[in-house]
Amino acid sequence: MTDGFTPYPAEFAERYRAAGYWRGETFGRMLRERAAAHGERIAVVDPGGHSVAAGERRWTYAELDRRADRMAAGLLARGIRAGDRVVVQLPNAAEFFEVVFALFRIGALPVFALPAHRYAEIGYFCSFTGAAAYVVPAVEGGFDYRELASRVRAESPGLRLVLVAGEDPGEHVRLADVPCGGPGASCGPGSSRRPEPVPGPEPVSEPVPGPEPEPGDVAFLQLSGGSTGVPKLIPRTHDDYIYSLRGSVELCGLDADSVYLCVLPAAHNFPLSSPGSLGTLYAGGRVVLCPQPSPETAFPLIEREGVTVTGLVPPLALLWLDAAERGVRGYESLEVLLVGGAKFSTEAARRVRPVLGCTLQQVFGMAEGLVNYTRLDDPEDLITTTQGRPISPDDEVRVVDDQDRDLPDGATGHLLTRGPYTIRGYWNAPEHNANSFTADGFYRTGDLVRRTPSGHLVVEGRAKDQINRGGEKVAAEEIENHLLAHPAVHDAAVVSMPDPYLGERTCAYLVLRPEYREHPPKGVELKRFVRGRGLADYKVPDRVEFVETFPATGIGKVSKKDLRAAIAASLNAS
Ligand code: AMP
Ligand code: DBH
Repeated sequence: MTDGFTPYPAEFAERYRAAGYWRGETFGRMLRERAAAHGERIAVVDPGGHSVAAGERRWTYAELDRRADRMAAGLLARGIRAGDRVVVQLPNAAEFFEVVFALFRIGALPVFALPAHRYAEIGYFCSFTGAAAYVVPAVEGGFDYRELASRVRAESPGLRLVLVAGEDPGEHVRLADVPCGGPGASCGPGSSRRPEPVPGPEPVSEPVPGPEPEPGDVAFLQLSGGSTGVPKLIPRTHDDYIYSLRGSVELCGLDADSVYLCVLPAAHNFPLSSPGSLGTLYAGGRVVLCPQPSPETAFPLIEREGVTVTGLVPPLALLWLDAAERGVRGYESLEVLLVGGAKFSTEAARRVRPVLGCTLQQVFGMAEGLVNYTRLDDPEDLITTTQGRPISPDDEVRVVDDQDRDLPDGATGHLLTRGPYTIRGYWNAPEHNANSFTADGFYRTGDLVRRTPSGHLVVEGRAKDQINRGGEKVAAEEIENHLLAHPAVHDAAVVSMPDPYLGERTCAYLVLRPEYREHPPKGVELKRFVRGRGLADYKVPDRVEFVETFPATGIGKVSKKDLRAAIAASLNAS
């Protein structure tokens, strides 16, 4: 299964194996081994309170393993095969793990969509990947995913199956009707193998037909925040991702007694792997799913479940700090708070230990690979002022100038990286790969960093055309394209503007067509227009400004630097 995948060159793969980074593990076998070693321990706690299930579920490792097998058998019976792509868009519900481990076992590739994605994103993922199936909740957060699925399905000829987690699947198939092979269950329609219900005690596991995925195979497609017109997909292998989990588990101090609270959307790379829910399962610990990130929901859950570690983006960390200072309690069992996804200010970082009584661990990672952590025993000064250093001794990090020449420590430049868990290319994107990777395989992160003598990285800015809205990445070009579809818009430039809470928000500068200049459309109308094109809400511009022309750079390109300065100055003045 190497379609669209840029393999690691053989000499690197050999080196990573020889160094013991790639150990030939797969996700399917990892879960099987944990279930064999401590099957009766709790793997996943889902408190319910979402549309997938109202009540609480507590699944042991044995149960998760069994469920993954039955789900895998049911998916096979419905025609899902090794190599098929399956877009998974679920809230933080236990079924997320049941589905993704089933897909891992079959060798089908989950495509990790976020709950916020809408028609524009999902339609693209389904058509670009030629997805065979799409997994959704029924109605969540007031949005009907079944309708979205119907619309996408009508336009994606390859999409054969829509699975709905929850009670009312509409015209689609109930996810709960898919599992088969266990007692009392039968395989769904279209099944070529329809096993009779087996009487007697439950089998420990059901065999999954077909060749098992290989450790070097692509396990799933993760999403890039991106900086281009359409999102790029990131193929990660079992071997490389599991190495990043093992490294993260060690650096974050996780073991079988750790309890990880999954606050951010489970499919995002940070809560999935840094160390995240998959790292926690790798360590044999317990994952507690948080249906909502507010302190009012999270703190009581932390208290009840004895949560020891969690990960937050900076705006949420600020919210939690403020709540704790107001006297909201329940967080006391927390030992480690990871903060990442966007730059955490030193000022806020310094509050973590005195206010929450736990160790802050900054994490600067990317779905493409490289993850940096401050170490738990780093001096407080490094913990609060840096974004950490790489997981692996074999993570190669270069800080370079505009001509790719290496810069000395302390100088700010472009971060390039290559290593045992960083991709060598986006999935099926040869043109992008030529820009995003150097000839010798370094990934151009688009981040501007400086390196301290201790080897820690400090994120100083960004060269990529992206807005980091409190950890949610917005590719300027993608939004500009949607704005350009409006009849009044002649040209569009989307830039970041400073925001005390999110760090950055988006501002769309627009040049109108002459016939619209006298009676320009209202800002809200343009926002509504963009939203109406079926875009995730966080990508709708926060502010719209009209100008007659854009400032230009020396060679005549739109100067986004000047636009950013202009909006920052006008915010300052008001
Ligand atoms: P993505 O490529 O979508 O996975 O997003 C990864 C990007 O998020 C990085 O390249 C950085 O731009 C940003 N990022 C992640 N963590 C941090 C952090 N701790 N500080 C600053 N930026 C971060
Ligand atoms: O922002 C990210 O993508 C990110 C942040 C922290 C990430 O992918 C990660 C840790 O693994």
